[in-house]
This record gives sequence, structure tokens and C-alpha cells, in this order.
Amino acid sequence: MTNKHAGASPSKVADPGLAERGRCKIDWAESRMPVLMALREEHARLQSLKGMRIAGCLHVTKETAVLVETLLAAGAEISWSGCNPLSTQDDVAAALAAAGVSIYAWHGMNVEEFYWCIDRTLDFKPTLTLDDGADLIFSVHNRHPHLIAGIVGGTEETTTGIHRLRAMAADGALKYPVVAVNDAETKWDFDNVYGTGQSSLDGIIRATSVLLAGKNFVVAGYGHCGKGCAMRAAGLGASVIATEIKATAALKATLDGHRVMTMDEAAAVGDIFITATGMKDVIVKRHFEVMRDGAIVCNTGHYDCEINIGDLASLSTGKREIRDNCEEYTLRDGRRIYLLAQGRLVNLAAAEGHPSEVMDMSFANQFLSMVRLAREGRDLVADVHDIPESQDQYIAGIKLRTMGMSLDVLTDEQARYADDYSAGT
Ligand code: 9W4
Repeated sequence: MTNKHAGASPSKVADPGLAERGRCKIDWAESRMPVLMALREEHARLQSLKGMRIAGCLHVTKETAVLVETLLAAGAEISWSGCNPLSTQDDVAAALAAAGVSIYAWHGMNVEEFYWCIDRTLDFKPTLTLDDGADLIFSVHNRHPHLIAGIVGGTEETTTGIHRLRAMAADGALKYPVVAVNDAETKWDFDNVYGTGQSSLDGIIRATSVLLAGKNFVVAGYGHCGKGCAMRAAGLGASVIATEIKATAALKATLDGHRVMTMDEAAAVGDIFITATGMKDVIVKRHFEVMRDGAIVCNTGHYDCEINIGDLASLSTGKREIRDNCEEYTLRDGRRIYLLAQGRLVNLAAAEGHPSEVMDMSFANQFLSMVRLAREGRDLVADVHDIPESQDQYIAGIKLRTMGMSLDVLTDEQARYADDYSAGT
């Protein structure tokens, strides 16, 4: 598995023979990621990351590979590991290794191997860290503090990671500046609504091939993810029912054209249930007890405890895997309930996560944050920093241009009118 031949960087992947298939996937993602490709062209010319050594710990997917190769094109040296043992695509890892990238990632690695891989990426003494889950930043601070002096800054992709880093900064324990990529509007808004919306429906359809039209589709939680799922299910002809604990969110669901009920009411009429709340025990025993024969239940929230699978099992006389990612539970009275992807995130386990077009903007934020840190990281204090609004507008502007759309621009007179406070309104 270890690859160390002349001209190549050290790496460890599952099977170097998968490189050609991985390269096809990367080429496909490139063709759907016009913002990163535009940034690649510009920053290859500028060599904005020349002299930077970037250690990255991020899901090894085809979209991540496009980010890695954009960082390389901008002049950076790279060393990479995966941030979740189950998300690494071995063919993509093999393609990156074949292209000379120093990468340590294989699907299904154990915890010890996970940290071994992170430590290899730190061997080359990075000047920047790029994280999803903050494992690199924590590893540097807790196990390799001697590296801190050479690190200009880092980025963090996730809400959970950023939350922990803010706590660290409040205690004075964070020793270099970190940019909170998740908080960019071009990241969380598009990931959650359009990314989760499409990929969750994709996961349900791949796992069941069920017709959505005419079905009662119950969305638990009308936050951004729930809204995205509701919108796409409605688009396929389903009748959407939202359940909520928050009045304003429930009102939005109603005005978006959906029915609102409690889960106790929805349980008896739903055909397909998806949880997107971030809370445990959203669907429990008393709900399974009244569900229709054939009901389909799945989760797209971050934690896999939204559906109480223990309750479902306790009501069942048996279960079998009837299709990939689809388990049939038979209840004592003969009703059948179908659980998708074992209650894990259906969009990741049964489909491919966010489409490349959505990751394009998330990773453009990662890339531009690396460029910002290379330029001004030494002037930033050791704290968690937001992405400037101008970066969001810049990324959204490129995306629109690549889609062939243009924006109106205020005339000077209109700009003066907007700022004028002399004549009242
Ligand atoms: N993927 C993931 C995690 C767990 C998991 C057992 C078989 C997140 C963001 C991006 O977490 C990610 N468990 C699986 S599959 C699986 C996949 N199992 C459990 O039963 C299946 C993950 C970001 N992203 C996209 O969304 C698209 N491209 C990206 O880079 C990727 C992966």
C-alpha cells in the first residue's frame, strides 16, 4: 500500500490500481466546478500559494481532489489525509497519489491508522492547515505544539469544528488564526438547502426507486435542510407535511405551501418520513405503532439517533435487507416499515452527498481562505475569523457568470439616492 518510488511523494492508499477510474471521477467533477477552475487559472498565474506547505484533513472525494489540484496549481505543496474513514473514495485517493500528491487515506481505516495518517501529513511541517472537524488543529495543539510557530493559519469547514475552536479561543488556547469557512453564505446556505435537498431525495430514490408523486412526504424539522428536502419532494409531486417545534419555522412551511402537523398526527398518514432536526428520538415507538404498511423512514440530520431504531426493532418480529440501503422490518401485526441506510445520513450513505456544483462554492471558500491566510495570516490574531461578505459576493458573482447570467449595477445617481438622508423617505 505504501508508495515511495522515484519522483513520487510518499503516500499510502488502498489500491494504486484504481487511479484511472479515480481520474475519470475527478475530470467529471472538474467539468461541474467552474468557480474553482476559474480560480485555478487565475492563481496559477499569480502563484498565490508559492512557498506555502498545506496539510489538509478533508473527505477524500472527487470534489476535494479538484480543490487539492487547485491548491497545487497555485504553487502550494500539499500533504493530505481523509477526515472520516468511511468517506474516502479509494479510487480518488489512488488518482491523487498517481499524480504525485502526498496522500494518506483509505476507506475503512481504524482510529489508530486515522491519527497515523494525520501525523504523516504533519511530518512536512505545514505553514497552513485545512480542516473538516478540526482534527488537524487539535493534533497540532495537543500532540505537536512545536509546529505552531511555523503555522500562519488554518481553515475549518464544519459548524461543530468551529464551535469547539471558538471555545478554545475563548480560553486563550487557540494559538493561530482560523477562518470559519462554514459561516460563508455561499457555503452553508447552498450546502444545506440545495445540496441536502437534492442528495437526500437522490438517496431515497436510489434506495427504494419509489414514485414520489402522490405520496405524503413527512419532513421533520423545517430548517435549511428540511426546507430543501420539502422543496424537492414537492417538485416531484409529493404532498409535503412538515413537523416543527418552532412557530416561525412552522409558519414558513405553511406559507411555502406545505401542511404542518405534529409527528403524532403525521405518523398515521405519512408514506415517506425524513428527519432533519439535529435532535434525538424524533420518530419513536408510538409513531411506528400507527404507521401505514410500507412506510419508508430515513434521516438526513447530522446524528443517527433521530430515528429510534431500538424501538423499531422491539416492535418487529424480524428484518431483512430487501435492497441496498433498505431494511424491511416486519411488525407483529404484519405491517412492514422500511428503514433506509440504517438511520444514517441517507444523502451520504445511499447517494453521493452534495453535487459537485454545490461543493464548487464551499471549496472556493476554502481556497480563497488559504490565499487570504497566505497573504495576511501573520497579521491576524489567534482567533476564529469570519469570511468577509465581499468573498461571498465574489464567489457568487463568478458562479453566476459561469452560468451565463449577469447582474445589474447601480448608477451613481441610484447609489446617491440610497445614501441620501436629506429629504426623508
Ligand atoms: N461521508 C460519509 C460519512 C459516513 C458514512 C455504514 C454503509 C461528508 C461531507 C462530504 O461524511 C461524509 N457512512 C457510511 S457511508 C458514509 C459517508 N456508511 C455507514 O453503512 C455506509 C461526507 C463533502 N462532500 C460532498 O457532500 C460531496 N463531495 C464532498 O466532498 C463528503 C462526505
